[in-house]
Amino acid sequence: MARTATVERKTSETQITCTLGLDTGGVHPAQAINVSTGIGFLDHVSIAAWLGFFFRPLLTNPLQMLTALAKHGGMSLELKCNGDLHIDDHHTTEDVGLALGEAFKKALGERKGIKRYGYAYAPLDEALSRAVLDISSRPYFAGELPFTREKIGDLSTEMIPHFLESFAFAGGVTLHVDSIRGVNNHHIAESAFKALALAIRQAITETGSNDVPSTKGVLAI
Ligand SMILES: [Mn+2]
Repeated sequence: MARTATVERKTSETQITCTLGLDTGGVHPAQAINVSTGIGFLDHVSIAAWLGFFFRPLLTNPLQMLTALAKHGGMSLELKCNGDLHIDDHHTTEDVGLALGEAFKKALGERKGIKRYGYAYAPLDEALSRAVLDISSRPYFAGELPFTREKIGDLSTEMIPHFLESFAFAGGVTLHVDSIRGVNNHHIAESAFKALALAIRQAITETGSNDVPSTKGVLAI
């Protein structure tokens, strides 16, 4: 059975619909990724928006990182967010992390018959990142991502650990994401998300048993 979940999250700051498929099959016979965080031309038709449209491959924003996360995690993700970007990128990025975490938690269900632990390294040129994940129901995030720039494209670098923390807490997972080395901030960010994607894929892999991978006999809370 394909593991999928849909979450709707609406506040005065953001309106989000998120459908996450952990497996190929069921409603996702092939991997489908369609992410729109309201950044760039997707929100308003303006000069900046058009520039964002034409130069999109050069920008790093939540959209691009989420696409990488889903792609390398072997997941399907349909996510739409209309957020208060006229203020800044904070609520949009944080709330997308929360919605994604909620969808992840819901899609996992009882947390039976999965590997539970996942870890991965991902390089991008000079940058190397490591992600370690425990699908534990013990929400925690720790990480060292020493960015030297305030922004990468439309995204504030301080929002990257905030996004990861939001995902970990809403998803009920313990997550450590560290930059082992790296100079280029775009490379550091992208390798971190790719490492997370690979760690997720490993941790959610089904073992074929119906066992709860915990001596406590329960992982879902
Ligand atoms: Mn916040």
